[in-house]
Amino acid sequence: MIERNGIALKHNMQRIISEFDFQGEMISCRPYGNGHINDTYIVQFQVGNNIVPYILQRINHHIFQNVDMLMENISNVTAYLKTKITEQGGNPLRETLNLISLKKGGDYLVDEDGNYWRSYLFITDAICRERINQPEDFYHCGVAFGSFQNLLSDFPVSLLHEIIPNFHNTPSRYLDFEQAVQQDVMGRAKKVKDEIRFIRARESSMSALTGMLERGEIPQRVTHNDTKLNNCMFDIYTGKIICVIDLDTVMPGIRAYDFGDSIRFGATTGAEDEPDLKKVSFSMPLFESYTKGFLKACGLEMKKSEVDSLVIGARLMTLECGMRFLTDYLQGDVYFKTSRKDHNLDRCRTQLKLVSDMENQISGMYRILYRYYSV
Ligand code: ADP
Ligand code: GN1
Ligand code: MG
Repeated sequence: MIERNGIALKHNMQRIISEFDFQGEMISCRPYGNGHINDTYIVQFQVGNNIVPYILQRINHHIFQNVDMLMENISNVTAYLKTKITEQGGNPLRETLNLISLKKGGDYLVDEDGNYWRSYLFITDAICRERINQPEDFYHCGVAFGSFQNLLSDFPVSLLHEIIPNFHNTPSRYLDFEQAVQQDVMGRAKKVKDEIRFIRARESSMSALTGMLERGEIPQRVTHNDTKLNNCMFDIYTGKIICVIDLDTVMPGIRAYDFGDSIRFGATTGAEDEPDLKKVSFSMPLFESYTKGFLKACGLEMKKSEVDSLVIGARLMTLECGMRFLTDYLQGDVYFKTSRKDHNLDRCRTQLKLVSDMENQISGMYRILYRYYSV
């Protein structure tokens, strides 16, 4: 039965589901997960005495404007990962995403309303976490994203399309932000003068990573680019991460993007959208756990400049994300999904609070980094 609440009713789900090569009798379909971008559903099928779940996603084609290229990236990257995982004795059905084909062939559907749909095997006996319960969990997160980069270190970069140009180009994000402030289409700029001032005061640091890349001080690599805690899945039996998911933004990038984006979301005492800033502070113990795992797993053949770029990335990815949330707030909440008034503003404020905490503890962050780099 299709649930009668939520966004499921907006689409002809039965018809969409019938196009995919699922086995068995469909018994339910409901919205699922907490992503900010795509519409995600869990669809369950009765196959004999078993219930088999799948993930079905409506791809946000306003954000991902070339779905064909997006799907080609995912198909190439997951095929490559499957070979690597199999060679290493792992289970490719659980340790990476597996696309479900359409009955007529192909791995995504365009429906009559111009919406794009894809489906994945549901990774069972695993959970997504929105918050870190214990530092050990964040260590595993570091291992997972470090290993992800390591597994893809020989992936032919020329095969990858740049899905969202300038995705982590912080100076370009700053220009978008300034334009949103100037245009102020919602008349909200007056309410966020302090946040605007905070970001403008940091303009000169926006090019720290792009500058290092342009000067050849750090190498380009295949990176995930959206390394939030809830983009990986913890095995419920081992407590380790079994799979890195949300591969929409796998693109050429730098190591610091992945390291930094994980830190901004996970090394904190509060949620990304916590409205009470007293509950939000940068957590050095969590920073240490992630750093230890990431450096252990990503391979240590890094020049000093690349190691240093990780701490720069932690601060800069946090600042960039805060700036993106504020840009969206100023533009009327058109990019990130929101579920309450001022949601993007709350998100922006947590990120800026973390930036300010990190700036007070930068030398401690370097000390921790070098503790694990020198091992
Ligand atoms: P978004 O781009 O909107 O963040 P995601 O691809 O991250 O979308 O999916 C949203 C959520 O759906 C994830 O955080 C996770 O909880 C769940 N999810 C996605 N893919 C799978 C999968 N293959 N198996 C189980 N859960 C999944
Ligand atoms: C989005 O898709 P999701 O929810 O995993 C966003 C990231 C942001 C993040 C902030 C394609 O990630 O860049 O860092 O929200 N993804 C895209 O929580 O813009
Ligand atoms: Mg996601």
